[in-house]
Amino acid sequence: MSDSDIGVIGMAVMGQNIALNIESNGNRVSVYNRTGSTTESFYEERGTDKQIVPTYDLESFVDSLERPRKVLLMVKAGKPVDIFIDKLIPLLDEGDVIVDGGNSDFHDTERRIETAEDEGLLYLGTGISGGEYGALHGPSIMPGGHEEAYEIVGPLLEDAAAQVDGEPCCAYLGPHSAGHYVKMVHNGIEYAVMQSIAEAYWLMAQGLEMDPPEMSDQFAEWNERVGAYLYEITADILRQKDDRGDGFLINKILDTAKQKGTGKWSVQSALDYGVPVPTMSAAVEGRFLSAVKDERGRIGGQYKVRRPQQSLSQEFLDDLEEALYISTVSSYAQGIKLLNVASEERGYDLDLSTVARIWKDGCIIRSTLLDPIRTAYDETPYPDNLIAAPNFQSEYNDAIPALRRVVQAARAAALPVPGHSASLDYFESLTSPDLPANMIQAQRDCFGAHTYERRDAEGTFHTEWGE
Ligand code: NBP
Repeated sequence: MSDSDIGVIGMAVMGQNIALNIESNGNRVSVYNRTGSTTESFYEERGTDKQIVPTYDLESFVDSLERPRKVLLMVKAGKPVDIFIDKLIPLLDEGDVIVDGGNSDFHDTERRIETAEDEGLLYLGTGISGGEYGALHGPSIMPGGHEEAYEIVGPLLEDAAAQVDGEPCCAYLGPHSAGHYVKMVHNGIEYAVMQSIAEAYWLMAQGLEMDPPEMSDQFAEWNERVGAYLYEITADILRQKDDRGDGFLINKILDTAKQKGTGKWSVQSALDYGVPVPTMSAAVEGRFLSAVKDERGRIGGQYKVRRPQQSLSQEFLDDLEEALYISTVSSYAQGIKLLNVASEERGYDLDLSTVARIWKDGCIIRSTLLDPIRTAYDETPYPDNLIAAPNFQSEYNDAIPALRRVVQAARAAALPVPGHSASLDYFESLTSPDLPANMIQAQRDCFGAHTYERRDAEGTFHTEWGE
């Protein structure tokens, strides 16, 4: 039997499907899982008629691979990745490649790249998006790390990725943790768009008292403009009947959102670089606020929240389309700005047009919006912000008045819209040559002698304020 082209460690949802995907392109794939019975049942159920080689100890797994060996880790992010790297190091040879395809924290990836380098190994930290379906049929793949490693494993990843107009949704993004950083920000954008969609749903359900199929139709119609996977699944979700009772499933699902961390990491990194990502932040905080359901019930009970019984008007729906559209664009704008700054700070040298291209299909934030976004970043110097890109100016001009009206109407109806509000404030602030930060500077100088700069003279100044 010939050696395997690649080995996949981790036979949960993602590992199984990516292994089958890679195999379907004519590759022999060795597989290994900590719990051997999972490997066995995977092989029995899905692998016997394929070039899948099940292995039950790491030595046999490594021995089964063609050199330079390519090992794809698809295990739970965090400690399991380190456990496997430690076990693989003594078994691998110089020039072999480890690819971590999980949702690893980019700081961990930086550390692991150094470890790999010390051991003469090559390493790629690779974001993979698209869930179970994408992993099998073509995900968006975001690799970063050793370029030499990409030369070895890149063709295989590119074949496995989603394809758009003959181009794979996979490209070498840059050194160090570039791949995992881009995947993290992808997820941050995902959080922000999901929050805005959830708010639009809530405004229709609560403000217009629309039923789920009506809202589904609305999302489906709006999706004709943005071709977004997240809009598409929202339309589908709103049609799903509850198979355990009457009515629609959406009304039976508890309103407490969980999170695994990548949205929070994006916001934390943005804070570190001083990059505002208010819609992303609002999305993470929105999930925190949703999680304290008991507390919300208790406090709401104390205040007997006075939600005006006023219904929102039908014209409101047209505004809502525009508002959701521009809040969605704003989510991408904030994520891409963060990537731009992080790229300079961390030496990734990201090509933002390429990032937009590989997000075009296979991933959760795929959308036809990525075409004009790609165009906006086709040439350097990049625009200051997507808001400033010539091909987005008329979009913002048209949609911002509607976003203002939607936020006002939601406020009047006492319905929280933190994502839309954040997108609006982001725009209002970025387009305001003057902001009240002069007051903040004066206060800082007043209580802490922190000094301030003047509009009318060079230098720094301090004033003995008051008496
Ligand atoms: P999980 O994230 O659920 O991880 C399960 C795998 O990790 C199994 O192979 C399990 O082995 C292994 N594992 C665990 Br848990 N603890 C371990 C330990 N201490 N030592 C060794 N192995 C251990 O799998 P997944 O959902 O397929 O995701 C894989 C990666 O891809 C993750 O990083 C995830 O964040 C990322 N990702 C997932 C999705 C998705 O839609 N699920 C999408 C995009 C990215 P066992 O069988 O022996 O317990």
